[in-house]
Amino acid sequence: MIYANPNTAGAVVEFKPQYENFIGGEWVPPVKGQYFDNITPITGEAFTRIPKSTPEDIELALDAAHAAKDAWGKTSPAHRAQVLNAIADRIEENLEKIAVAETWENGKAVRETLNADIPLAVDHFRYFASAIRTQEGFSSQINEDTIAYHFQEPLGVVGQIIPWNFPILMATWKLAPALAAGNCVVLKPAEQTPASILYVVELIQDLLPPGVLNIVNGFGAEVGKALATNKRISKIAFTGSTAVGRLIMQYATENIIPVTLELGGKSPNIFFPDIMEADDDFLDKAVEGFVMFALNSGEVCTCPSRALIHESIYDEFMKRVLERVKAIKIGNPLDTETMMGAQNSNEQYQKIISYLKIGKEEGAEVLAGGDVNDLGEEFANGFYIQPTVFKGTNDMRVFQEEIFGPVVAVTTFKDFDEAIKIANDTDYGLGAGVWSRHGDTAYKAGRAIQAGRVWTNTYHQYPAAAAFGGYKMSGIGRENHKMMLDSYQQTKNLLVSYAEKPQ
Ligand code: TXE
Repeated sequence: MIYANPNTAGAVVEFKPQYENFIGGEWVPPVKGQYFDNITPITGEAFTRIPKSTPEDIELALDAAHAAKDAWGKTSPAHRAQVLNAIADRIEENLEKIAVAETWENGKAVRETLNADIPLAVDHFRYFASAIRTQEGFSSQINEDTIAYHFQEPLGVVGQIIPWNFPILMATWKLAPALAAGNCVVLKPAEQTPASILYVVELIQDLLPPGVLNIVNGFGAEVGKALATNKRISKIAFTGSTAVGRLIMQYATENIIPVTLELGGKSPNIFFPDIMEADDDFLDKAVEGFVMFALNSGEVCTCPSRALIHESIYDEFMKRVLERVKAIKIGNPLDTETMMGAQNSNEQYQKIISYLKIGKEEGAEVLAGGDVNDLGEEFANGFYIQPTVFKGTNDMRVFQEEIFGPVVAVTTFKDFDEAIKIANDTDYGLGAGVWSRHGDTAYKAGRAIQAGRVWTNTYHQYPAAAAFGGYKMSGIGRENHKMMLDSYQQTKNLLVSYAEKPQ
């Protein structure tokens, strides 16, 4: 089926012509009264106006968050779990609408938002609702009369800055643990994708006390920086480019606050020779694992953008892969049959086009795609790229630099050691894939690759219970998993003497 464009006849989603910031439980116009047009990458048309906030709006949001923080921080874990579960239920009840809103905002195929992004967001809220209820403090006996009690306390007010590639899921990854741990939040969405988040906030706004969740919209250098440098936040969490991540870390040093960063990647996906001995089902699974480079139009920090294939299976395996790549159905993202939709923005589209050119100029062989995609008049102003497979060597720029598009660079290796050497020859260390039916090969490769997440005989799964984050220049700290609660809490120690006399 094809969903109607929002705000047209038969549409499941209606966006407002203009949104405001969400501060203290109210929709608040930006102090300076400025707005910018928000466009959909599907057709290139502007569909709503968004506040172009300034540092004054951040101050208002921080006022609201600080006013709310004591009461929210003192609520019981059971209460916060109830609130998070209610948010999850509300999102689930509106799943179809939210998925269409997310697709219209981001450009990704609706079958992904319906089946992955939004269900994952629901599960994530439920996971942290459960996790906070299982958290326990601990005590140490120093001696017979002296006890050290340890409590986990919220940090207070935290700042969160997110990107545009998974707007609702990235907001959820940040909000669920922060709120579960008892913090109040000021979150800045990416300027490319604010509307679907605001759409969700409208749906859930009655579930949270005023000031617990605040959303301030606008541009990074102006309002993102005003948030990240502010003395009134106790932590900054960021997902985005490595270049801005470095700035965020510098800002955090000024105020001596903890920082978590989830940054870029150039993930290797390694196919060991034994996979050709497996049955057809497994081989199909491995081919699907390769083709994951096109998931979310390639705009994923863990995109398997470097494929390393053992030289003995290269011809046979790539024959299957290229047939599968040709079968990727590219088209209207609102069509549930579409596998790959639009790139998120003109900026990102131009960046990918420039890398297609760079790859060709460096002498990489084009095995598939290599150009923009013409989907006809209706989509002439949208941002569509052909899934592209380059063959080359790991020293090329298309192997070393994050393209963030449906582009994979393929190379071969002779043996295990060479595979690991190539895999680790990168500044990044976020994700990786290993394909082998031999347990020892898979285990040793998984341990040897310098990346925070190594998928083995699978790829692009994001369960809430598995820790996610980067080695090297891909970031600091982890997201998901209950260990994430630690990133939003601080330890209070009460050291108590019960002795009646000096000791
Ligand atoms: O990222 P930015 P961009 C990579 C990807 C992409 C490239 C550029 O390679 O092509 O980065 O994307 C806010 N202080 N990733 O330019 O600028 C900004 O408003 C505070 C990988 O969109 O890092 C937005 O909300 N905030 C990544 C957020 O930072 C600032 C996902 C991300 O924007 C700021 C996105 C500043 N000085 C891009 N400058 C991933 N890890 O998944 C910008 N921002």
